[in-house]
Amino acid sequence: MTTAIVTGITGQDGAYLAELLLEKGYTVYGTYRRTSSVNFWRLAELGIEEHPNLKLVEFDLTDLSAAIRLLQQTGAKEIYNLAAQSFVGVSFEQPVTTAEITGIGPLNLLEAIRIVDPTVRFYQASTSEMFGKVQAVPQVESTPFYPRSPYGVAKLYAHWITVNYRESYNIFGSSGILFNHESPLRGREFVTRKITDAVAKIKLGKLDCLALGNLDAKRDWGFAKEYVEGMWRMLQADEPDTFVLATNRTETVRDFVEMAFKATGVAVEFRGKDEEEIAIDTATGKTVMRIDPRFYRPAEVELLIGDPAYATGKLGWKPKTTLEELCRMMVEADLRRNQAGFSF
Ligand code: NDP
Ligand code: GDR
Repeated sequence: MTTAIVTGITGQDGAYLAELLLEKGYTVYGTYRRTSSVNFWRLAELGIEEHPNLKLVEFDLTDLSAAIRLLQQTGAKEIYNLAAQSFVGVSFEQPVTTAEITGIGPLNLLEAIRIVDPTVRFYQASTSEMFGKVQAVPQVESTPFYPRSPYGVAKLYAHWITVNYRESYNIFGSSGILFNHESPLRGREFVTRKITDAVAKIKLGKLDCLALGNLDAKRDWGFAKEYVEGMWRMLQADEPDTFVLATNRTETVRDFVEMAFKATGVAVEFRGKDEEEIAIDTATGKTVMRIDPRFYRPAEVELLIGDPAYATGKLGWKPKTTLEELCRMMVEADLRRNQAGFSF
């Protein structure tokens, strides 16, 4: 039975990955931060919070000595580093914290591997945000990076330090450059879940209007549950490497708004431009979406679209769920939750 550490167990990907590893018979040490009110709602939704092979341990990614002890005490053979300050918007407000957690945090784990057991396999959660102001379309493993946020810059450091430990110390460190992946377990600060939650509330008469920032940003959105399977495959490969996981389809935030309303049977029409743009419910004439410039970012990533052909060839990984199916799944989950008074 393999033992794995999953950092960031309270997050979207941590929950899905823990579920997958438990199904495969792993013992999983899931790490969470000590806070005044730790939240395991995702693990509870997946029904794995009480699983006998899931051990929840306190750990902060910024603490090297804790990383060393974590490895010594668990004897883990695989580490999936999913922990990060992962919200791009916040990284502009908290650039130093973001650098410490998202950039240097993975280095603590790599150092722990180097010191305690260099045979441990390491997955680093890299991101399409590293492409930022994109230099080629679609983006692949060899596309030059040009990050556009403190988050993207921090992730780029973590990506290269993973490559560097692979080349310097022969550590099995793989980096997954994952494009946006969403699910009903997505945090509500991210745009897809913010939209599906608001659309559900509007449908149920609990909210009048959704406020958003840049509607023109284009993203390559896939289903998170499929992406964590790709992470696992990366650590089962013969060699450590860097892989893009994406769907090779891109849509605007505006498209996603339209799709989410459509999933509740509401047709919307967009009127106006820039900060004046609104969406109208064509049946009632009510404004159901408006722009709030507070959600604009100091620098934006305008267009992301990734080609996962390398991962398909080497790992047999392919996305399956369409964006329409994903959006519907999220809207339906948020309708159920809002009806039940759920608040995460
Ligand atoms: P989430 O924001 O849902 O989860 C992030 C996790 O990191 C949470 O469990 C959080 O804990 C934990 N964390 C934050 N700071 C620390 C710290 N100092 N020490 C220990 N744990 C910490 O992210 P996702 O699940 O969506 O993403 C997983 C990873 O993949 C992240 O690294 C993200 O940057 C990256 N990524 C995500 C993509 C996506 O589209 N989802 C795409 C590409 C990369 P807490 O609950 O206490 O805040
Ligand atoms: P992103 O995701 O920045 O791509 O990072 P997010 O959903 O936050 O933004 C996507 C795009 O939507 C635009 N947008 C808004 N975003 C938010 N959050 N709220 C709004 O109101 C809003 N209005 C418009 C944004 O400007 C942006 O262009 C996610 C995170 O999961 C990262 O951790 C991960 O690395 C990348 O995806 C890949």
